[in-house]
Amino acid sequence: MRRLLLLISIFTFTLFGCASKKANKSIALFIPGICDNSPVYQMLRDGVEASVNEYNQKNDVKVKLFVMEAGTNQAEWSSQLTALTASNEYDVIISSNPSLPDLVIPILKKFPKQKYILLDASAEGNPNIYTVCYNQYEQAYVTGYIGGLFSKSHKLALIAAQEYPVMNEVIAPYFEKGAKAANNLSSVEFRVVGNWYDATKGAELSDAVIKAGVDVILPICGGASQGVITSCKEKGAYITWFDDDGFSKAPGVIISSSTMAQEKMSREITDKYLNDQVEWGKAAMVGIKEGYINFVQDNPLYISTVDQSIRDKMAALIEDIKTGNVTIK
Ligand code: RBF
Repeated sequence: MRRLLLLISIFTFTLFGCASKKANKSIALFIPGICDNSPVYQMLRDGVEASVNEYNQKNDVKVKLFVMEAGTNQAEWSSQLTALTASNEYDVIISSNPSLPDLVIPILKKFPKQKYILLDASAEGNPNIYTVCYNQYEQAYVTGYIGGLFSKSHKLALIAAQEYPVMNEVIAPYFEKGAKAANNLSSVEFRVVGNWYDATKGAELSDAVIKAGVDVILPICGGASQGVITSCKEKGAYITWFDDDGFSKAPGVIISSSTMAQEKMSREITDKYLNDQVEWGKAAMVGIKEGYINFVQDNPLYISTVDQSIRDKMAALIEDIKTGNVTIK
């Protein structure tokens, strides 16, 4: 009798255990850095949270969301991700940046059940990973194009936080390509801060290139961009902004914003996950045509800062990319 009771209780526990595990989905959001001053991460967080909140309002069985800001010490990310995975608490781990596939693929060898959704990254064919990357060939090219049209000295600069394959092989070369297509006299200086937070270093690098004649700068350096903004304001140079709509950060100084729809994408992919619709193993790429890269043209600060003749050329370029008349990559 005792044995029978024990068997029944084990059976019931197993049944309930499985049922509750299945019904209560839990998500970990791993921010590889900090949200503050990094629009890609803030948009990621906003999108995932919006999806989970909406789901929880509509459903009795609630989804659990744990957000982990991993901080700026990249050497710790792998062990932090391993610990998150090993906890076995989360059905999926969502994150964003191009370095993540190389971090999670070795972890999967030990923990082959974990699922990962990685945005702003690319890895095809692994049944545990789904990736979406934005067409940064287009994003960088249109940014360079307006920089090339706008610059009076024909000297531009890209101030990057660090070097990484997408920076070296996509963003920097296509920013330069765009600038040269707009005006073949254009040249681009490349400078590296060394981290994603040092605004003082950002300002120093910016001051130095402006002194050498640069009048348009693209900062891709997280919190260090704040220093570039201060420098450009003081020295009368201009900024092409990347990732979100940055016009209000420095009216009259920011001449463009080439955005990625990371909030929309992260909301949509979390919705898909919660409805069991993720196409695991796939690597998507989305750009201007698909509506996930946008060159902001309707912000009044764009209209008041940039001459009509340049805005007309930009409108024509964006339209050509949309219709397929022009292919960047
Ligand atoms: N972008 C940010 O805005 N903030 C960051 O802290 C940040 N950290 C990154 C760390 C690594 C290792 C890599 C490869 C990229 C990082 N990015 C960061 C860049 C981001 O993925 C993207 O390339 C840029 O935001 C341009 O769209």
